[in-house]
Amino acid sequence: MNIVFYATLEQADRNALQNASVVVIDVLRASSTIVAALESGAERIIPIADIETASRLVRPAERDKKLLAGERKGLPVPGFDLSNSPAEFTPARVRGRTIVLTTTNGTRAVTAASKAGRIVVCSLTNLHAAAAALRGEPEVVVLCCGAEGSMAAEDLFCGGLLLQSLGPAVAPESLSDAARIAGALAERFGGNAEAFLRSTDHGRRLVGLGFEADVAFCARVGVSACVPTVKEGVIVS
Ligand code: 3SL
Repeated sequence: MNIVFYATLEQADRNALQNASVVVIDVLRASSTIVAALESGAERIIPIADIETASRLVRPAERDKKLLAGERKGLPVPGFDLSNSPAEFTPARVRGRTIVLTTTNGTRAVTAASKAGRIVVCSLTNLHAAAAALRGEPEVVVLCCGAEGSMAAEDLFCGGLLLQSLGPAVAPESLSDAARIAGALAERFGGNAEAFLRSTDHGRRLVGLGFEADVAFCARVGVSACVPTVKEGVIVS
């Protein structure tokens, strides 16, 4: 398996995403939220890049079966039903419902990869299930979302753990510097994902905003068998 590894969404060559098998990683927190929502029985998630479009997609009369969710600067969006805290997406809130989700980086990455042949959403929580779903692919594009153009260490870390989980199937000669740095992070810090997430820029920012529990939630490796994929612009399990 050849690996094309992007450390940020901005680095990604849009042509390379076309028809490829793309894994989207935004550990804090969009990927983890998507996995949690589908695991809790949400019917589908519509990823939207901006708040205005998301708000237009949910008419007041539909609010019992369609929920608006997301964040800006990590904080809940006024008037939305849910934020981007994965633990909010409980079965009681989301089962059988459609979620219209807009986040700063994660949903932008999913929409940017819309011409891919296959899109898998990966977080630490569904790491092994995502790896299992990718086995047998001749080439995988790992798209770490990063944060508004900067690298996010937690996304690289998760990408490195994903490569570890894919094991000997990965062609070592296909690994770029970014992929090898990701592998080194996984090797060095894989034994304590929560401590690592808490030490990252974004982890510290979330803790500062009062979302310490979210960081712990997102650090649970391999607890979910859910593999979110994107079909015609909609994320389903
Ligand atoms: O950028 C994103 O997609 C979010 O996951 C960022 S945050 O964790 O909600 O701040």
